[in-house]
Amino acid sequence: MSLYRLNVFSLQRGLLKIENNGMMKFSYKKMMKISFNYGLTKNLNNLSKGGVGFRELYDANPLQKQFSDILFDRADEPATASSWNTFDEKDSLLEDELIRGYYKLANANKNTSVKTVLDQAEKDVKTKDPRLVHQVLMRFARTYTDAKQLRLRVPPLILRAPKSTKPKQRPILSPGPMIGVPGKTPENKEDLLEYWREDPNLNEHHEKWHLVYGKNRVDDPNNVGDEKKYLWKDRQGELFIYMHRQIMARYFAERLSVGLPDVKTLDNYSEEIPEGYDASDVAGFESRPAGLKLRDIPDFSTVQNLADARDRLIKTIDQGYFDDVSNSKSIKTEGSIESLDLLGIAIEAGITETTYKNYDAALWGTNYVAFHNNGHIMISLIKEGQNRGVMGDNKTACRDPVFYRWHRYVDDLFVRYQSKLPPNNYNDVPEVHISNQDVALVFKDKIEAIKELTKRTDIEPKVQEWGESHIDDIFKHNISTLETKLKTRSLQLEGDDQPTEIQYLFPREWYYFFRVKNPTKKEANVTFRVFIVPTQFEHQFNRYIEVDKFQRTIKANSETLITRDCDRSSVVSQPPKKTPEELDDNAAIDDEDDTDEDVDYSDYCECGWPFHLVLPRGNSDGLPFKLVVFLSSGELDKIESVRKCGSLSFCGSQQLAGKYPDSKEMGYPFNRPLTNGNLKDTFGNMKNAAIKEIKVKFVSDFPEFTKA
Ligand SMILES: [Cu+2]
Repeated sequence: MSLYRLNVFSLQRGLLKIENNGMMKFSYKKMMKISFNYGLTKNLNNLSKGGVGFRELYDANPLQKQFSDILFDRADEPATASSWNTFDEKDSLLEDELIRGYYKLANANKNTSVKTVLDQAEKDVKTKDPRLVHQVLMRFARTYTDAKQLRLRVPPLILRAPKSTKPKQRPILSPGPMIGVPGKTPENKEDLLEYWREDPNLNEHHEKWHLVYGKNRVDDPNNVGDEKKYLWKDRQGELFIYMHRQIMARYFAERLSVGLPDVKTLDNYSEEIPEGYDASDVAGFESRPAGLKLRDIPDFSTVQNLADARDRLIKTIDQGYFDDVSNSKSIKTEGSIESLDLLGIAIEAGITETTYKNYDAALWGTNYVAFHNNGHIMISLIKEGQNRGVMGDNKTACRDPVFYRWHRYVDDLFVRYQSKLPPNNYNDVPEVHISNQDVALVFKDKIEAIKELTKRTDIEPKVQEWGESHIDDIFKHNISTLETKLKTRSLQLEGDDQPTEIQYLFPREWYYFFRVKNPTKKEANVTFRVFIVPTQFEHQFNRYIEVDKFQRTIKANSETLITRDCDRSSVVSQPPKKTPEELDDNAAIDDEDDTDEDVDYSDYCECGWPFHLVLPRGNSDGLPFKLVVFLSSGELDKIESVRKCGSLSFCGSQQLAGKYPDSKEMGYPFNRPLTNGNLKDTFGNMKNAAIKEIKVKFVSDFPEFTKA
């Protein structure tokens, strides 16, 4: 640790002591001011923007320590069938009640707001259900202004609940086509995807999304309990569908990569589920034995109720309006973003009277029950006499293969709806041109000009310069094969004798180069929308994987070379985590550009897809994919161009009730079936779209650009 760092920490400790005496509030902004006199601004700025790892903050900041310790307390404790459950409507009311209590407590103790709530939570976690207290405390830290200013960090999932997060400790099967190879095919073929389903960062992404976007309605911390002042998460229902659709699209591609058959939808509730899930290594959760059927759960719900909910959703989609509100224009299912959103809400968590009111419905009918949530609960309690399985918790659900069978059904419902809607009308696309030959990919390690560089602010202009001076070469000799490999990292967890081995997929980093022509006399603001799809699935619009979305300006009457780093991806949690240390810690926010933009650090920043899984694995022959680039009008789309933390596409707005940063439907232009189910028929004749054939190859090794 450098002397500067030590100085920063002693300064911070001093301030905290003052705060604890109740004389002064601890805030980074105040620290910045004070530190100026000590000539420490730059270092402190790094600290405040997150340039320090979680463990260091934990040791240096007593409030961070107290906050973390509450989240550590009882985190791996076994769940019983009746433990607090995020999927349960009744439990969700308990959550609302507790967070209102914390907001009120904080509001009543303005000078020591966070400390007072932490002291209360410290007691609560011992006496109440720890799951409930953890959930509420994490939400409090993200939503309450004083807490946000403290930039308290939720400890990484692997440290918070290590025993229910660490992947199974058994060797992952070797590369190559694995199905049917003697000695290489596991007893349970589904195990082939353990490296993906059990990835701690993937599970944390899912957990964090549900924390940040879990509810469509939240309390305003300043107007607690006032029904008229509820805040509504913009397009939460639509994003629920889209975020899970993207997990599914990636899972479909991953299965294809290892040679597994497609995901079978879970629509027949009287059929046995042949593939089980062994949770003997997952602390706190029960295994789900193979060959069980859904059953009625006493005091909760019945299989018939689930089937009724399913049939009612189908009826709603097919008839074109929500039940009992056929007179209300606002919630007909006619394809407005509002109706997409409402259908997403109905599928995920059900529609209640408050939601109807928000949508200004003229008439409120009967509740839609929480179809998706109830499915999670019923699957997690599938074995009579057993406690909860991993499907009953957002931080573990993605580990079980049945998660994807359930979510395939959820997504198919939305596909059914989107297939009924009028096709996109592309009258509003900008007059800029990109052809199939104008898309190139270059591995970063092949770009000599940036070999010795490590800072993004140094690399980006160099790549642009290099690209412009090699433009003909790039488009003539560019690669069409991307690469992935498996890596292993080792992590010593507290209380374990052996270090935990985590095997994880990693991509060979690359740069995109796009050559875009603007033949008009006006400068054009353009949104680049980049997707990949396994060629085998290219006719299915819901299987396109978003890999990037960003805006650039194209000068009038020009041909412009656009460069883009793969790690800036709109789906990836920014800043990207790459080294083993980063993967098991919170992300450090880039502080290289000196903008004044204030980032409210919170677990919001940890929301987003993990960078290391940005590509599906592919196979050793090179799995064929199509890469599609679609240019839309930046003036109309209104997306953000720079995102310092979180993910543009999955985490929405940092403000509780802020607008989702894209005015197009999520997934656009893959939000509707393709013309004749054919990619070429849909975009082949459009001057603002390009299709490039690529392969994703799984290899044993490649040179890495980012040095650990
Ligand atoms: Cu989910």
